[in-house]
Amino acid sequence: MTTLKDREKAIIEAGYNTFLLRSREVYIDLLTDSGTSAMSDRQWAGLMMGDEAYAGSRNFYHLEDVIHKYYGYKHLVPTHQGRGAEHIISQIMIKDGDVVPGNMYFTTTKLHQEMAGGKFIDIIIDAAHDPESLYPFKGDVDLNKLQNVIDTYGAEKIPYVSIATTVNMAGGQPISMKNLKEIRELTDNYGIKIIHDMTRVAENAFMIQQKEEGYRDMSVAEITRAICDLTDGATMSAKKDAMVNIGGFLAINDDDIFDEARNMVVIFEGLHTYGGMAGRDMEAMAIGIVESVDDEHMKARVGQVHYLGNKLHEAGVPIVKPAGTHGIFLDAKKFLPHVPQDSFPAQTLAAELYLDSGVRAMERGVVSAGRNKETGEHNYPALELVRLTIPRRVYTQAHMDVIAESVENVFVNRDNIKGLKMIYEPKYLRFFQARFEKL
Ligand code: P70
Repeated sequence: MTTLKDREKAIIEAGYNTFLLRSREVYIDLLTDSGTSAMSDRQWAGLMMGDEAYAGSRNFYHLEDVIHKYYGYKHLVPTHQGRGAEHIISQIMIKDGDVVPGNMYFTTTKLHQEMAGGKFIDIIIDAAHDPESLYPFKGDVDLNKLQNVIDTYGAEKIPYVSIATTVNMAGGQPISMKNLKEIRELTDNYGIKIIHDMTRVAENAFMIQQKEEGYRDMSVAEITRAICDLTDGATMSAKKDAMVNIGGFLAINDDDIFDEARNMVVIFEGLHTYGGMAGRDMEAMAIGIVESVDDEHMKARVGQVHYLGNKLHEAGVPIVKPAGTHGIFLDAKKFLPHVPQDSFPAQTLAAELYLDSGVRAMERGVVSAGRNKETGEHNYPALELVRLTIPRRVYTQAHMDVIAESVENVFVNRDNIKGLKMIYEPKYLRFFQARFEKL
């Protein structure tokens, strides 16, 4: 625990950017659920079974078997984490002038698509941009928007449709099976592939089980597999669902794309049977994937997130509704209506929450959205959010109570909060390293 005086010093040194705090300065760390979950006894035991042969590690073949069984994809290319896989698939599939439609952007995914010469086009339903909409599947694609992109640019300009399960930037919102089936039908008519960002696929499957008609009797594992079967390949950050500290992969059904990816991975990540991971990391991941699709685990994991969401909702704090799966997202526009978006309300709110209690959250608003590639202006997203991200199997319900109390405390004192000014801005993914000063 820290004192207010400690925290005042720390946040100034961090330039009001929670990414720049040291973890020892943090009491409850809700920056991310990425690589921060607790590994199980079995995963830790798996670390001891690491086969650190340079080539052909037995852990790689175990991982490959698990991915075949639970996700169904034909080929596996291991990478050090999700963005390693995004880099490879973007470079292989996207050409200059292509467009990539997707269910809302994700920061690293979009940047890799742009660096490969593509332009990302958001085709998510309008409800996803509205924090108050109670539609249960705000990760759904608007099929008219997709059809429009196809009609405007032509199918040959669309290397793939980029589908995330769940949609992080929308508040961890799931996509429905019905919608995914419709996307498959439409893309099949034009021979367009679907590449799946499956970072939180098991959480998405759980929401389908709970909320979509006809899936109550299917297990999370069965629904997860059914989702993957509707797509042609996937990028995975195993640091989330699969509960490892580091790791990821690209999975693909097409033999030619696999061939290219396997060739490329040796340039950027490592040999095609480890891709930047140690053997032990692959073992822990293989075990974590099996644990991630356990129904009871998912019930506890998402249940804890919803416990926090209900508390905040009952206290009248503006949050994205309905609650998603990996965290609760505060609506900074409604929380701090007097702070204009170019004074970074979400960045401000994350800093204030840290000052109040040492709880570290993450900005997901105008800072994360970066600048328009052509005009150089800030992108002003409809959603200006602070993410309270819950690591898996780490915190107790009592921690959730402390978090809720602190958010409520900041909410009561919100009128005294002023915005920020950016004083240092990196060129890429600026939210990680940008620095601010109080206005
Ligand atoms: C987070 C993390 C990572 C992520 C993701 C989705 C839906 C791909 C990735 C990349 C870490 C993060 C990343 C960028 C900005 C802030 C935080 N999300 N797709 O906290 O995977 O990190 O393994 O390269 O959520 O949400 P990786």
